[in-house]
Amino acid sequence: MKTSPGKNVQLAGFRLFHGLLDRAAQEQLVAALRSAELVAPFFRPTMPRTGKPFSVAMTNAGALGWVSDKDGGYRYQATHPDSGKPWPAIPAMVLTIWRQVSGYPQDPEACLVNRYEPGAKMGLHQDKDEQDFDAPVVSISLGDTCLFRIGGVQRTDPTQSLKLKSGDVVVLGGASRLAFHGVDRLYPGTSTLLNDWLPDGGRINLTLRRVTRPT
Ligand code: MD3
Ligand code: FE
Repeated sequence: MKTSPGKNVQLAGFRLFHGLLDRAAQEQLVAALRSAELVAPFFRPTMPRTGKPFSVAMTNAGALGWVSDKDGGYRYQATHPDSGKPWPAIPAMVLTIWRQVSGYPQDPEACLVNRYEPGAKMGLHQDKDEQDFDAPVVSISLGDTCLFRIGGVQRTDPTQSLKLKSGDVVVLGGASRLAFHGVDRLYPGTSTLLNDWLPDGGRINLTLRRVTRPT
């Protein structure tokens, strides 16, 4: 079964906070990310083994950042793959959002920033590169609306599609933490938020995660 966009996802631990960030908060977050980009420029990860580039460009904030390349594969590391510099701090307002919605006592270690330009997408995958699956994943969407897809813990489980809009926040906890998910497409021209930053349009997604096992 593949339901139409907008149908409510009924997966244990999945919560969508539609429009949690108002326009002013979204603009404040964009300003913080543009400062972070000066320290940690977007890079284009490549697939393990094949070296095929992702269509999504990425950067990170926090103690640990997610990176991928042909030889090293998917991993977290404390430094930018090109400059070798530490990642910038996670913006204060991002930590505030995590504390509001995650229900988790510790702050995130990783804030992956995904940049989708027109035509970019992300295939169906699980987030399994972390040592700790007890903590939820929190996602913040900015800019153009996308069509997001989420299934179950097996790749062949039925999927549901929903639109994620600028200012939406999703919490993936419990069983949904290991659900297959991906981004099928963007809807160009659906937001003006990123007009000065991405002149061709696009979407920015922040994914907040715990990485290490609690001690
Ligand atoms: C569902 N990013 O970076 S965020 C990723 O919109 C990633 O950029 C997508 O998937 C994006 O790994 C989706 C929403 C999200 C994040 C993590 C999840 C959904 C998830 C983990 C489990 C299930
Ligand atoms: Fe993911």
